[in-house]
Amino acid sequence: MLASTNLPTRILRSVRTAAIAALVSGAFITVAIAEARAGAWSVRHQWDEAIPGDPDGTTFAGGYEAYVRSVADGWVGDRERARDCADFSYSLMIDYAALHGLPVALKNYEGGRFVAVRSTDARFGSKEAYLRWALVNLGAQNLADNTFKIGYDEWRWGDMVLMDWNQTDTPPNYPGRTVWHTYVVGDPGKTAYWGTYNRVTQPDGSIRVVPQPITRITGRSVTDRLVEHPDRHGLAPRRWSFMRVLKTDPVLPADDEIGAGDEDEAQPETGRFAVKSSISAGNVRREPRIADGNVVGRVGAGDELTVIARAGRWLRLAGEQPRWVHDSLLDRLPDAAAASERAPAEGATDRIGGMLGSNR
Ligand SMILES: [Ca+2]
Repeated sequence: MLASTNLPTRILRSVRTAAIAALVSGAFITVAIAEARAGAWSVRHQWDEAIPGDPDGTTFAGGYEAYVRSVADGWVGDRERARDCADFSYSLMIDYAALHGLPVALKNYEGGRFVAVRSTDARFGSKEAYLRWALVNLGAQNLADNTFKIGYDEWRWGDMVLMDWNQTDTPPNYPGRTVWHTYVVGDPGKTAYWGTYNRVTQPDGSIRVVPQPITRITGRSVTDRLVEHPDRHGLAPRRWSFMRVLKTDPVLPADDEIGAGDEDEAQPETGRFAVKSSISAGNVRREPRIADGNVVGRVGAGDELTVIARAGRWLRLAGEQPRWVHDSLLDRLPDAAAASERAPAEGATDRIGGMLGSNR
């Protein structure tokens, strides 16, 4: 074991079993070190890193869409992989992260505060262990804490629409208890996936929650619930918080197609805008055109900006100094009065209810 004494304690703990097995079997200690990993799986890539060899600069975050598209139907009706609604979302994401060696940190409300529970935590010795932790401890309310709001023009396979059914009188309603629900987005606006559970009363009177196989819904069922129902959390689809960067470069037309705006011809245009979630880094420029040396700042996915004028395709940001951003990077936000999203869900507000299935 001398060869491994320089390893960090955390890795040593998880390598111990493999090392002992290697020693017993007479194999070299290097075998054990190669199998060492801190936590549920070894981290080989990052979410915002381009998938090696991908010509479009698709990141591992961006690749999640194709993954969900390829596996979702395989879950439908599979009794061996029954999941309730939020658990389907956790299962898909954790499978994908483990497959590609991506780190996961899930925010959870523990002991009176939010903590990040990481896949790299040494207490998780396998993917199954981390998945089990997530399925037991987290529900749909926790998805609200671990996702961000996106627009319907950008939703994609693997995104979610969360329902908080008691927000409005529109059915369904569950008097006296908070009930959340999760839909996993399939083909946007056309298909979606969800799981549920049955509450089975046991002979001793206790209630056992039994997850059911995943179901696919289509057509009006999708639009009625995922697009129009007033009980949607935030009235918008949501995406995992660590999947902000879908491509490594901003999606922009070629420089010579962007064209220049004329400051002197700028027209007043006011509103709030948000940088598209697909944009990792967009330039803010001193003039409404691409020119060397006129970059004065950067914006990234989700940044909210106040606009005061437009010159061609360029929008001027509020402030004394001229700062311009190309409009292809931005989505207009609804008026403030209409956009008052509720405060983020407190994951632990209904912990006991969660155990009974209301935080699903
Ligand atoms: Ca309702």
